[in-house]
Amino acid sequence: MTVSDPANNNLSSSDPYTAARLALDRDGFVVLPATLFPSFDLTALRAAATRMTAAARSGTWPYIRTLSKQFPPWPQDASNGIWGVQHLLHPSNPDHVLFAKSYFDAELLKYVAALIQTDEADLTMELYNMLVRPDRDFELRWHRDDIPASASAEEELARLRKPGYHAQWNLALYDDSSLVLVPGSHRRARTDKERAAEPYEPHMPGQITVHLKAGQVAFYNNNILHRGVYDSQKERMTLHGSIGTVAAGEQRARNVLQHGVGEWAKEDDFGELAPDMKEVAQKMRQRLVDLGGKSGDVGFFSKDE
Ligand SMILES: O=C(O)CCC(=O)C(=O)O
Repeated sequence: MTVSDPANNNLSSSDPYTAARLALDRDGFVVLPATLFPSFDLTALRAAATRMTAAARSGTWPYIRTLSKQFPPWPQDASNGIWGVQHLLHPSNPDHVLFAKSYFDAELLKYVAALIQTDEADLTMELYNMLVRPDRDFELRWHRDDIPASASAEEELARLRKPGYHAQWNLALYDDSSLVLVPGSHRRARTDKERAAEPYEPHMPGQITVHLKAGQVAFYNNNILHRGVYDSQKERMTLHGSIGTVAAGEQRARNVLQHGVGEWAKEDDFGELAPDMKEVAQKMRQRLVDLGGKSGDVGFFSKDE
């Protein structure tokens, strides 16, 4: 079977897992069709996402991404508006089991393991957040998630050549065209034009917008040159997840633990999941707890931005 999709189709091989990995390695992103994930219950997920977003906007749910800050830590004050809801798997979220079913979905985990070329037994729980319509139009500057803009070309290349040790994805609950990226830029240092570009340059050479239909999943390399461009008039509820592997070191630990997940992960026993999924979830959660134990205080990528 060849996996195909009208938007951003970049899949070529006949084995869907290999096709996805090749596309991700080559282009830095890959869009997977909703038909691959029949167990995602979009209606139930939308209802839960709507409840969470309402709680976040009203200040009841304290884990939020606030305007106009791009990177963690975010203040727990929703009065200037939000663009994200954090910690969908937190045990105090009444809908955390429903979100957990999509995060630990067996087919999704197979893709993750194939994309990062690791054994499923080594997968590590990381982040599950949601990106939402901001309360006013808002944009993120061009960035790589874990390489500062101040890095030299040599520093960029040295980091980009190291394995990422995780997979990151956007699962759109509504059609979503917010993610803009430069295909292939995860394999090279920035060009002179990219370096000199304005932080919010609207027309970066070679940029594309990733168009997701509801139910589609875009995996992308988080060190690809990318940004978010958000329309406050268009509903957005996009589940934003990442899963890692035990091979990851302190660098990845900072990227994950700076979001505060280490503080509550131990409390979540995923007791309400079906037995097979519960076992997988508990083991993945334990690997995250172990990573936190080894890493100590990891600090933030870019505390003041
Ligand atoms: O909104 C998006 O899909 C991209 C978010 C992003 O770039 C980030 O969180 O660093």
